[in-house]
Formats: sequence, C-alpha cells, structure tokens
Amino acid sequence: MKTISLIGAPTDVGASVKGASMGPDALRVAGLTEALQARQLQVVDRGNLHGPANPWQEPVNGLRHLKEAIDWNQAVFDAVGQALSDGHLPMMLGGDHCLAIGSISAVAAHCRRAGKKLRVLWFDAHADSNLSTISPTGNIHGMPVACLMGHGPKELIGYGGHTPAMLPHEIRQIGIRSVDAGEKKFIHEMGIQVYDMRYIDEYGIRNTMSSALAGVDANTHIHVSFDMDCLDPQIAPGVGTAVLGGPTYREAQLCMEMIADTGLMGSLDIVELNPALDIRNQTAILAVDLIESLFGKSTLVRI
Ligand code: HAR
Ligand code: MN
Ligand code: MN
Repeated sequence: MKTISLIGAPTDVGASVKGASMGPDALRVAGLTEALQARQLQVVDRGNLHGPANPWQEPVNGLRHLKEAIDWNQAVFDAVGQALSDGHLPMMLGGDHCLAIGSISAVAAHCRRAGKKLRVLWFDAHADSNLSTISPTGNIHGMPVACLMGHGPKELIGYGGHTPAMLPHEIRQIGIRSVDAGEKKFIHEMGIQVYDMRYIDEYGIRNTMSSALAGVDANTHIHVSFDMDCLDPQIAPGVGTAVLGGPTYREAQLCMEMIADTGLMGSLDIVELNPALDIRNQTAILAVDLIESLFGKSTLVRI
C-alpha cells in the first residue's frame, strides 16, 4: 500500500499578501486525510514544520525575507528528503510557492540517487522565474523556478550541495498567464517549455497534457507543483495573487486524471492556498477534490 506523508509548511514569508500560512490547516479541515484514506492510501500526517515568523519587511537587495525563506526551505528540504527515504510519497502543504525550492531540491536529489528521470509539472498562473535584479516585488515566491535552475542567492540554490537542482528540460509549466518582462527573457534564454493559457486555448487541455507528459517512462519520477492560483479565480478565490482566465474545473480535472493515468507521480506540492481570502473554504475543498483525481479517483464510466 502506498503511504503519503503530509508535510505542512505554514508560512507566507515568500509572499507580500498575508494568509498562505494557514493553508495546511485549511486542507486538513477540508478532509484531505480522509479523502486519501478513501482511495486506499495510507496517510502519515507529519504535522506542521516550524520556522521563523514572518517579519513583514521590505525587500533588501531585491529580496524580501531571504533569511526566513532559507530556513523554511531547509526544513522542507529535510522533511521531503526524509519522506522519500522512508519510501513515502511526500505531499508538501504550503505555504507560499517559495517552498518548492526546498521540496523540489529534495526530490531532484532523490532522483539522482535512484537513477531516475525527473519531470516537474508546474501548474501556475505565474512563471515564478524572477531574479532579485528583475523582480518587481522582491517576493521570493516569484523566484523558485529560477532558484532551482541555479539562478538566485547562493543559500537558496545549494540545498543538498548540488547546483542547479533542476535542468530546464526537466520542467513543464502549465496555465501560465502572468509573466514579467524580465521573466520572459529568462524563460527564453533557459529554454523552458511553457504551456501558457494561449497554448491551452488553441490546442486544448488534452493536447497540452499529452505534450507535457511526452517522454515520461517507467523510470520517470513526476513531481507536481500545484499553485492554486493556476485555477480560474471564479472557482479558486482563496489565493493571494489571483489572475483572471485560468483553467476551468473540468480542464483541471482532466490534467489531474491524465497524470494519475501515468502512475508515475512520486511527490506533490499544494501551495498558495490563502484561507483568509477564501469563501467558506471552497478553494481548499477544491484542492482536495483535485488531489483525489491525482490519486486515481475518476468519474469515468466507459470501459
Ligand atoms: N511575478 C510577480 C512577482 O514576481 C508575481 C508572483 C506571484 N507569485 C505567486 N507565485 N503567486 O506563483 O512578484
Ligand atoms: Mn507559484
Ligand atoms: Mn502563482
């Protein structure tokens, strides 16, 4: 039986909107553990990690709360690495998206040790590819993709002593619709494959996912980094940086189902859920619904 390790990372140090720190508990209240158990999965809830409080300061040298982000990511890196060595599937419950630096650094290290190929599926409205020199905000949750590729402050790019943690060909970004000018340049220079909303509009979600999953095989570890603001704010209002025009409920479900069909998902981040901005916990409930599909729940009737 597969065991899922839930790892709460209750912080919003990477953001400038308060509230993502309440994400892990909102997911628990929405019934995450029970939903996974109903899928015949064993669940170990590791509780919440501890880290520094959010000092709510202005950016220094283009980075807000660098020290706090380093500490939180170290805690995430250690916890995700431990879960993987235990043979569990780590599910990191954010928290803001800066925490994917620690999470994916641990997953990438695990893949290197195990001789596995890594495929990161990054669902987001944003490209999260900022550098301190080009970021309009200094918020580190806008920088994890760049950090994972070795472009960022030295403390955020060296978890586990391996830089870069991830190579451009190992990631696919899906649902993107808010990209800063400097990020666009970085994405092109790095050669990152981005399925932006225009691509989804033109080719449809099925072709998008087929393409994002192309080349995965039995030796591939799929990591899903799911920023809740990927979804259209009409269905997912509980996020700090909502952007109009995201995937619908049905489109999101098909993404999850197509990933489940591969049977290759080995780790997961659920981030940027902001219960303070939510309506009756609906965004957390939606997250749990999509997670069920990621683990194989299906409305499929045809055989
Ligand atoms: N691109 C903007 C910035 O860097 C907005 C980033 C918002 N980030 C997230 N993560 N919510 O995806 O500040
Ligand atoms: Mn993000
Ligand atoms: Mn985002």
